[in-house]
Amino acid sequence: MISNEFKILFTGPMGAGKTTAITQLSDQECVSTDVINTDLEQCNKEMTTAGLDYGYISLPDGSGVRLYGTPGQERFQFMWPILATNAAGVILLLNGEHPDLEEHLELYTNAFSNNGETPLVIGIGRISSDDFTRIDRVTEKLAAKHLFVPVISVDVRECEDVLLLVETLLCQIEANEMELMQV
Ligand SMILES: Nc1nc2c(ncn2[C@@H]2O[C@H](COP(=O)(O)OP(=O)(O)O)[C@@H](O)[C@H]2O)c(=O)[nH]1
Ligand SMILES: [Mg+2]
Repeated sequence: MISNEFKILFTGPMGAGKTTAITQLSDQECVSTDVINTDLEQCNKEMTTAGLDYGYISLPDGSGVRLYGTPGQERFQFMWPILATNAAGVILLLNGEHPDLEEHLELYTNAFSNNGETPLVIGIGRISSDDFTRIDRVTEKLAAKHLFVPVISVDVRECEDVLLLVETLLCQIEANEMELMQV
């Protein structure tokens, strides 16, 4: 079984929906460090997360999940390995409409997948649920890197979609732990 309290990390480029997803899930007041966005070229939105997002879900069995979100702006990349430390798994959110979708995929999987060892789930937003071309392209790119991870079309403004990402990740984490026990 998964230990009493563990940590899930949300990552992905600016505007992918990390703050929205963590706010949806959290049952305590979220800590968000959103400030006025000065990097409008990267993403045209008013606010961006300067530090990190933090939320917490308490589970009925008394355990809890700590939710962290990486800061969006690239100059904060130095925080990535610090935030990834001790994470049970990572949810990578991508903006399916963004012209740099594949570059984002490459950058974030290189930084967070730990060559397939870290449980990972990818949520792609802003695509219609019957548009499989982008999902297929992402899955092919991942397979070429020997990464076989679930890729799900999501709208993080919908709580159910965020829960699906978390549940899928929990399955990945448990499968990983069982694999480790068999070695
Ligand atoms: N239309 C649409 N908007 C989305 C979707 N996902 C996120 N958003 C919006 O995108 C904006 C940026 O999200 P935010 O959580 O701040 O992204 P972050 O930079 O990753 O923390 C928010 O206003 C969300 O409501 C989606 O699938 N469709
Ligand atoms: Mg944010």
